[in-house]
Formats: sequence, C-alpha cells, structure tokens
Amino acid sequence: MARILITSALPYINGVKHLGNLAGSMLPADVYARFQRLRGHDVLYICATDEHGTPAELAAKAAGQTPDDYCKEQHKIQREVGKGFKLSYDWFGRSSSRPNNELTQAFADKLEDNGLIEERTSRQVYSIDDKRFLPDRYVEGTCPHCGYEKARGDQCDNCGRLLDPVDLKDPYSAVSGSKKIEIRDTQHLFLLQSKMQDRIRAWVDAADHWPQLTKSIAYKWLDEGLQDRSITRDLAWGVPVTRNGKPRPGFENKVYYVWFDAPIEYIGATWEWSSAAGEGETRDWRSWWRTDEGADDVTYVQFMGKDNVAFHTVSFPVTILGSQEPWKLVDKLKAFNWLTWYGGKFSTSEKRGVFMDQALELLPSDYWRWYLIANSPEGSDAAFTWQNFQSTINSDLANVLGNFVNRITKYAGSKFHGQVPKDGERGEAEAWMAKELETRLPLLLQHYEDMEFRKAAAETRAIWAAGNEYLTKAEPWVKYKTDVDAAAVGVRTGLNLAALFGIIAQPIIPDAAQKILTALNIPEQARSLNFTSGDRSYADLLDALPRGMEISAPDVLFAKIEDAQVEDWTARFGGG
Ligand code: B3M
Ligand code: ZN
Repeated sequence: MARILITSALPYINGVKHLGNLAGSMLPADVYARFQRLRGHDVLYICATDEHGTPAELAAKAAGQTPDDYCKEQHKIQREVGKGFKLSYDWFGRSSSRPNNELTQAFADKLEDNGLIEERTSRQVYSIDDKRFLPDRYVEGTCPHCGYEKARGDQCDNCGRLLDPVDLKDPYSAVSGSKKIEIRDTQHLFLLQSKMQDRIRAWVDAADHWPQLTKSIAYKWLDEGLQDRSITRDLAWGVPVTRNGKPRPGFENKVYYVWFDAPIEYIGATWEWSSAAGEGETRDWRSWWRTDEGADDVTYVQFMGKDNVAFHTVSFPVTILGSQEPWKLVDKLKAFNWLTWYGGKFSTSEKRGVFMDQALELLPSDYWRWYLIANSPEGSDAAFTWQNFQSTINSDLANVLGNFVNRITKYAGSKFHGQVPKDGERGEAEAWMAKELETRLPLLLQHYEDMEFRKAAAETRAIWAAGNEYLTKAEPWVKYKTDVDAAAVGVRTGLNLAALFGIIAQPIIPDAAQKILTALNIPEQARSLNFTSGDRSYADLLDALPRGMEISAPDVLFAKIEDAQVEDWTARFGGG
C-alpha cells in the first residue's frame, strides 16, 4: 500500500468557480484520488480556498462585507458546491486559517535566516485620494505592451502579460477611480530567487515524472533567469509580516503576498485536517510533509492549470528548498490547458461560461464529470460546446452504459426471477469478451497511472461498448426462445459485465456507479480496481457474481439531453 498525497490548485475565494477551473484541477485530482483509493492505496486529497490578496479584498468590498465575513461565507459556498460535484477531499481548508499563518511566518523566518530574504526599497503606486498604496489589482490603467485600457496592475487580461503596477500608463485607483496617483518609495521584503537558480534547475533536471508541458514551463522560467521578487504587499487582509514572532517594524500595514502564502496552505490545510481528527483517530500531518517524520515514502502529486505551473515548479520550490528543512517536494505535477468557451475563455470577472453552481442546477454532477474528463483539456485546449456535451452524454452515458445496464437487469428480472442465472456453459462469445477485458483493463489502469484522463475515459467507454457488442453476439433474448440455458449464460455474463462497468465507472461517475453496484449487490470489498488479485483471471470476472443471487434493476441511470434543453441553455448562457 503506497501513500499518495494529492493537492489541486487552491481556488480563489472570489466566487464560485467555472467549469474550466473544475476541469483543470479539482476534478482530475478527484478522479485520480478515487482511482488510487480503489487500488487500495492510502490517499490524502487536500484542497482549500485561496483567501488572500487583492482579489479577495476587492470582492469583499464589492459585496459590502469585511474580508473576514466574505471569505467565511464564500468558503462555505465553495465547499458545498464541491460536495455537489462529489469532490472527495479529505480536507477542504482555508488559507486564512491559523496553521497557514504560522507556517508562512516560519518559512519567511527560515528564508531570512538563510540569507534569502532582504528588505529593499521599492517604487509603488500611491493614491493621494485613497491615502494608500495600490498593489496589484488595486490599480488599473493602460497596458504598456498592447495598449489595452483596462489592464490590472498585476496582469493584462488582453495580452496575458504579467505587469508591475508602476509600468501602467494613465493609472487610476480601482478603489475610488481617482487619477491622483504618484509613485512613492516604500520597504518590501524580497525573496532572492536568483540565488536559488542552480538549486532549482538541478531539482527540475532530476524530476523524471513530470509531463512535457510542466517541464517546458519550468525551463522557460529558468532560462529567462529567476528574478528576485517582492513577497509583501500594502494590504490589510493577509498573513501579517513578522520577524521571529513579533510584528516587523515598518511592515505594520503590510502582509505577505498571496502567492507566497497560498502554496504553503497545502501544508496548512493538512495541518487543519490533522487538528480536526475525531476521538481515537490519529491524523499526523507531519508524516505527510516532513521527510524526517515519515513523508519520505509519500508520493506527492499536484494538479493545476498551466498558468499556475511556474509558481509550483519554481517559486514554491524556492520556499521549500530555501528553508533547508526536510519538507516534501512535489513528485508528479499534472498541468492542464484551457477549456474554452465558444472561441474565448471561461471568465470569472466577465461571467462568461457555466459556473459550478449553475451546472448543478441543470443536471446531476455525473453528467458534467463525465463530459469534462472525456473532453479534458489535456494535450491541448478543449472546446466546450452544448452540442458536443449533448452528443457525448447521449451516446456514452445514456446509450452505451445506461441502456446496457437497464436492459440486462430488466431482462433478468422478467425472465430469470431477478436472479443471477445458474445454468449454461460458457462459449465463444464469452471467450471473446474475456479477451477484450484482458487487453483493455490493463490499458485502463495504465492510463490512470499515467494520469491520461481522456484516454482513461475513452478506454472505459470502449469496455462498455465491447459489452454491448458481446450482447449482440450472445443474443440471450433470441436464444431464450429455443435454449433457455444458452440464454442464461448470456444474461449471467451480461449481469457480471454490468457490475464490472459500475466498478470501472467509479472514479469518473461515482453516483451512477453506486446505483449500479447497489442494484447488483456488490459488497464494498468487491469494488476495488484490482481485477486479477489472487488467482482470478479475466474470464473469472464474467462469472464473479454468486449464481442465484437476487439483483434488482436500477432506475434509469441517465436521461437523454433533448434538443429543447440545449436551445434553452444556449439562450441562457450564450454560445452557439
Ligand atoms: N488561487 C490561482 C488559481 O486558482 C490560485 C492557485 C493557488 S495554488 C497554491 O488559478
Ligand atoms: Zn496587454
């Protein structure tokens, strides 16, 4: 049994996430976590809301709430929506929690002790009317690169370039709109990433489990040369800047930069999980994170969109390695491209696309989970369209899986007293099906191990499709008229296939899988993804259900999506 630590990029607190965010981090992480649990491994899946920084402060202001109240409320909303999507977090924490504050301050101390943090005077945008510095998104203006007039201080939404607020042309305050702006000097803490260049490159060179996308992003940053960067901001909401446990003089109105504390929350959230242990339960967060306290046998896997990769392959490792303490580093990093929305991007700020809470109002989570995994933006961007969504669901889930399960369970109900038939000998068709499983099931497992989610969904579907082909060959409904025993073999095999289909469906569509497995009375211990443990063969999978066992037919698993629904949703959400 291996120990596998899984984290997905922490969703910003500023509102419910859209399907693009879900598809590029939390959902594949969940599918992977479910897969590894079903393989029998000890999995810890951790996520949290990313609650600091200007996005949080500005969103709170727009909602007329204090950041504290706003974050509390939004965290709860995101937690509930995550539950609605069946995201099986072991813990969904908050980056504003005490453990993260403590850890962030401790890391900063260590980094400074090791000569990797220094105070520097830096030039900052100051608003005379607002009487404050305007970090990051607090200032807007014209992008110096592309001329876009509503560029934010930290990034231009038009050309995507990262910006320094002082470079904006015609800057104005996002707080008040005031144009009375000047550049003033102030102190900030700088993380001396340049000193870590060689350490980080050596570590990236040695990372042999990273996909191409991940490595190339890391090297791009390394080749450009790591820049020292400011890790403090002029904000009230965030982790207070301290030195050895005391407020740091001159930094009373500053906090650590959100990208400094957010990744540390992976550790912080694990600590939160530990603190929430019930009576008699041991949860030791350090055994997952400290290589001197047991974490050396942990495999740590991260999931994120490609825009977050540099922070995880360079910046966060600078924090970890620079501390010179035995913290666990990432082993495998899976990055995703974009899910696109009718030629453009899903966008939180522009409310473009479908958001997680809205999606659940339209259809149960399995429909979305299947579509987003089968259409995962893995090798390249993937386009969301209502038509594609409709045809994927109708074909894969309603036809190939749903019809199979309903047809065979109903038929067993009407012709074999709702029991797994006892009689009849296996023949050619069953041998063919066993061969299919023998080639396909190992492939399926391999795709999951490789975190190739599109391929895993395609192979799952191919196994369901092979089952349909088997029934076409076996024709129990035809044989029943002349040879009940021959029909019995077909129905028995069909029921065993239905169970197997439910078993392999668990990582992606857990609710439908659960319905199938309950209808077929499959006990918990028989639901694992270890198909041939012991001396069981692939052919045995087709005769695994106890003969004579009572089964029932599940309710319709998936309803077809009608054209009228697609029209309605297109009108409501746009697209087409
Ligand atoms: N909140 C950005 C994002 O959601 C950021 C990720 C933090 S991961 C430590 O894309
Ligand atoms: Zn621009």
